[in-house]
Order: sequence, then C-alpha cells, then structure tokens
Amino acid sequence: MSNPDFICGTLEGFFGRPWTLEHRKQLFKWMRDWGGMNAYMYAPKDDLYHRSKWRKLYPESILFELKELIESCKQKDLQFIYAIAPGLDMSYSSKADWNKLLKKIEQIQRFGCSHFAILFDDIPSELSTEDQRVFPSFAQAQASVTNRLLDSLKKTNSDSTLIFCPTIYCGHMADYNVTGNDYLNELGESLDEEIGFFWTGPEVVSMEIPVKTIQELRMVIKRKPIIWDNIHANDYDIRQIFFGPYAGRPLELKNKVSGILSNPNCHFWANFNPLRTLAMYNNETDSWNSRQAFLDSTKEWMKYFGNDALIEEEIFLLGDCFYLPSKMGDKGYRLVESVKQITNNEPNEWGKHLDNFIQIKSILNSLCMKLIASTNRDLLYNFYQPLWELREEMEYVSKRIEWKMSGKNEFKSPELVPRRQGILYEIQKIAHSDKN
Ligand code: GDL
Repeated sequence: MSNPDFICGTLEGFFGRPWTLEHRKQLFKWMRDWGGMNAYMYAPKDDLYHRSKWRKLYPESILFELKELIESCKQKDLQFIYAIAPGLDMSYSSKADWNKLLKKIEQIQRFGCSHFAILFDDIPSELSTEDQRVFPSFAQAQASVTNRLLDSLKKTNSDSTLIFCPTIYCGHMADYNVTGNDYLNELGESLDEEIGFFWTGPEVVSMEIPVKTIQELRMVIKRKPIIWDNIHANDYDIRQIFFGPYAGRPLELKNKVSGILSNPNCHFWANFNPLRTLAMYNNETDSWNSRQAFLDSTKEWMKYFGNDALIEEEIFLLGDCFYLPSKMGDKGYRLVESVKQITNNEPNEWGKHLDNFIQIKSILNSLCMKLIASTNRDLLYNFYQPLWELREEMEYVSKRIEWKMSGKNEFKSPELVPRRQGILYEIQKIAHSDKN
C-alpha cells in the first residue's frame, strides 16, 4: 500500500500542445482506479495564461475547464495542484507584479483549489537592475516571493500547500556539485520549510536517480525534495515516444523524497504504461521489477486501442521498440542486433538473424494494419509518426536483404522515402560531428 502523505501522480508540465479535457478526465479515472496515485499538477508550459501571460486572468471560456478539472479531481479524491510560472519576466521587487500574481491565484482559489506550485524553471537566471537594488541574490528574490505567496495562501485556507521549482533543478545544472552550489544553499536557508522543492535528479531527464544523490541534496535544501520526473518526457524530441516502465529508481528512493510526479509524453495515449507502472511502483513495498511491471501493465493497456483483434505479441513489440530514452525493450534490442548483423555480414553469416528480422517485421506489419482499423483514432494519431517511420526503415532493410541475397554488385534500390533532411539535420550534422 502507498503512503497517503506521499504525493504521487502526474504532472502536465511539458512544452507543446496541452492535453484536452477528455484526456485529463481519462487520466483521473485511471489514477483513481489504479490506486497509489493521489495528485495531478496542472502546469502545461504552453497554456498561455500559465507562463507567457501569467499576469492575465483566465478568460471565462477557459476558466470553466479549470473549474471542471478541479471538481473532477475532488470527486476522485485526487489533489489538484495549480502551477504558475511567472519567471520569464516577473520583477521580484515590483508591487504591481506581486498584486497580479495574487489576483491570478485568487481566481483559481475561488474554485476551491488549495494546492499550488510556483515554477522558476527554464527562465533567465539574471536579476534585473531594479531587483538587484532590493535583493542580494537571485535565490533571495525567488524565496521572498515564494514565502510571501505561502503566507497569503494560508490566510485564505490554512490547509494550503505550495511547491517551488528552482531554476537549478538537477545535479547537472549545479555542475554536479550540489553541496557547493550557492543558489541551492541560499534557498535551503531562506525558503519556508513547509514549501515543497522540485528536483529532476542528476539530469533533466534522469535514467537513474541514485539515493545517495538525494541524500546529499536534502542536506542542502533542508527538506525532502519532490521528484519532477522527466524519464518519459518527449517534448525535447517529439519524434520519439516512450511506452516503457517506471525504471531506474530503487524502492528506497521513496523514503528519501516527499513525492514523485511524472511529467510524461506529450502524446497522451503513450502514457498508459509510464503512469500505470509508477502507480505500481508506489504501491510496492518489497521489491521492484520494472520489466515485470511493464509486462503486466501492457496487458491492461491493450483494451484502450479499440481493436479486439490485437494480440499481446503485437503490443509487447510496440512497447519494446519505443521503451525509454536510450533504452529499448528486449525485442527492440533483438531487432537492432539482427539489422546490424544483416547489414555488416554476408548472407551465409546471418544465421538466425534473417528469420528474426522477418518475424519481427511481420508482427510489426500486422500491428500497423490493426492499428489503422482501430476505433481509438486519437491513440492511432498519437502513435502514427514513430511507428510509420519504423515501418519505412524495415522496408528499406528488406530491400537491402533482397539485394544482398541476389548477389548483384551495386545496391540500386532507391530509398522508399527521402532521407531525413532540413535545417535540423544540417545543424546536427555539423554540431555533432565530433561524436561520430
Ligand atoms: C525541462 C522542463 C520541463 C520539460 C522537461 C523535458 C523541468 C523542471 N522543466 O527542463 O517542462 O518538459 O525539461 O523536456 O523539468
């Protein structure tokens, strides 16, 4: 069973198109049914009024949606956390900005929301000249606004809570020297001890979060952090998608932090396994096997595709091909190994790899055929791009196989689709050339 004082759930905190009301309602239903999850944080970077126009009140047309979300969370016993991100252009010493912040928060409080977060991630880290006259440092400026906000929230409702996201929010940003980081030390000293503190781990996207790195951080920030977990986020490269399990975090981590909120794929339907397995992780007390959790969760995931003809083998392959950043599932590794052996060797050396390739290709093709006939069109559109790109590459490898087996001299088969081109490709070719 999970600890009720521990915050665990979903954080909609990515860049790009926010989820829809329907998506969020589906999410709340999942979280309630699974158990082990008790919070949803609303922080879509591209909700205009959350970040870019944080000073502006929500127009009625959008406000009703927030009201519905807050009510829907309440009905399902989930904590709704509203986050605001004023850091792009807030003047920390300006009375006018402070009043705007309060007005905005009051607008949300009116719907019975008492859990808030203030985010200072991904912003310029220099104080303006006016702010420099008032505050000795960036940390002091942020701590002052955040402490005042907590006081003000408490005046309205003494049960209010507040979480703070710092500008340095992972070990990498502190040059892996958290203990010696002035900004973090100052926050530890000056932030009210009741205020929660977000941390993404050693990296922005941390494949592992070792317990010892958190113990070190706790000494500095003088509280247990709340993990803002980006392991399944894909907003930094939306050609990728992650269906893999919650992994790389030992169970012991739960005792060292005060919560875990997952900021997952922008593609809503990609998040079943990522979130389901986080709920499993939070319910687990003895031992954690992320692979087993993935297998169990995938079986539950199947019913959301809208096609009863789909079989487990197809869905497992889908998950294994698009697993975690820089990590594939078993069948993904097997496929890549076979492509490598086939490409680098002559047909008489291929051994089992040809059969392996053909078998996986056939599962992939039947998966795609069934997906395009499935009734959950929203899910299909979410998965289209990476899946179709993979199919195209499989076709290309098939052409090379035919050519190698034919014994002809030159590979003449034209590529079925043009190579990836354009400005991104050109820049990467130049900037990443030292890594090749
Ligand atoms: C970030 C952003 C987050 C984004 C994620 C992955 C934090 C605190 N902020 O740095 O909004 O989705 O990276 O790209 O993680």
